[in-house]
Amino acid sequence: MLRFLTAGESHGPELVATVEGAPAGFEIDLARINYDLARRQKGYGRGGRMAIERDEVRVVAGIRFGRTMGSPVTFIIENRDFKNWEKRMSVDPGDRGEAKPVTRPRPGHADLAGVLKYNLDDIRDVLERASARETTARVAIGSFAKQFIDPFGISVLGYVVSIGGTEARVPPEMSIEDLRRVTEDSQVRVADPAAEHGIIAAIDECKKAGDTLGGVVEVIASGLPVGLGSHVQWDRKLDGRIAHALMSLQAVKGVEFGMGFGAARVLGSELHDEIGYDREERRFTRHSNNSGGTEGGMTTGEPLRVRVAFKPLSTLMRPLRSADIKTKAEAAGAIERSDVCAIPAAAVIAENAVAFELANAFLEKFAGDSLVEITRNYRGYLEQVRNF
Ligand code: EPS
Repeated sequence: MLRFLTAGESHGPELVATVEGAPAGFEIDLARINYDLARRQKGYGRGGRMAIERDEVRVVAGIRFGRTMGSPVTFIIENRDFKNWEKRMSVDPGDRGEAKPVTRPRPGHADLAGVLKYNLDDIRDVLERASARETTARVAIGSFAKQFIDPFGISVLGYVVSIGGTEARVPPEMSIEDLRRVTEDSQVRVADPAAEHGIIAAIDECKKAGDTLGGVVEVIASGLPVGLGSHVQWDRKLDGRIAHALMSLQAVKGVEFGMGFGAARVLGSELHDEIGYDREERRFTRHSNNSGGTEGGMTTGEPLRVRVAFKPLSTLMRPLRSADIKTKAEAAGAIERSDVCAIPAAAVIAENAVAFELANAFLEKFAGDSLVEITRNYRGYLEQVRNF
């Protein structure tokens, strides 16, 4: 089983991520992890912070000569901005006077519930960890995990399907590799140039108004064998685990698989994916994929398709009404540097969160301590399914 923990404040010196349970013998290309980190930094609508950072992993444990050894892997990602925050984020109690406490909670952020729960008098003690800066560590972990499933032909991709009210069409006939190329070239990670214009204009308008925009991203994964996850116990259901991973991302308000909420509005006969059999390939087939690639908490062998709704960021340049935590007087929510729209980045984050869960389920199914053992188990299972 793979598991991970992250640590680090948004303006602290570093972000840290440790992954436990990685088997031995997998080649890890750090350039690919750094490439995903760079993808997370991009996107029209991002704020000033991304001009300061150049996110890259430094490995301090678990990889030797480009390969995993079976031991825990620890990544460190530097916050370049820390040099501007050294006194305000200092560990030393003598520096307390250097930072003016943040006392006006932003509606929508973790600010208010966080200070009440942890009995803190400076909202900064909450916002630093609640910040979506933490997703840098999660992208590093997901991107690392991708390199466990990549040798088995599993591809994972996240892209944007709507920002604000503007829907971006996804050409149904497009392959995952074409989608990857097209969305990578888009400033807002969409596959629809007409919608891209509208979205960029909406982000510009929103910025002028001091407001923020949310959106929906889609993650698809191809090459999955049938039977990852399990129906036998609640916490082994793969869709449940993916939903948990996605709901735990900052600003996420909804997750749906396949037809999702739409499935509640159609007849069973219109929804369920009819089954066929390809005698030549010796495999069961589906006439549609409304399920989004899972049934009974297990992969069906069809592509996984999951959508994630992100709310607009809660730091508004024209702040909403709030109440000061010290004086209790009405006051506008605090203004922190932020993004107008982070949905293109959210697509990369969701992609890597899903990749981690898929890698975890894959390693669970084909359990082994090394690439050789896992490959043997994987091939044996495919043979078993073909001979069924
Ligand atoms: C983020 C870095 C942060 C924010 C953003 C995500 O940088 P800073 O606070 O220094 O501008 O831009 O976090 C939030 C939007 C938030 O509400 O916390 C990043 O690296 O993605």
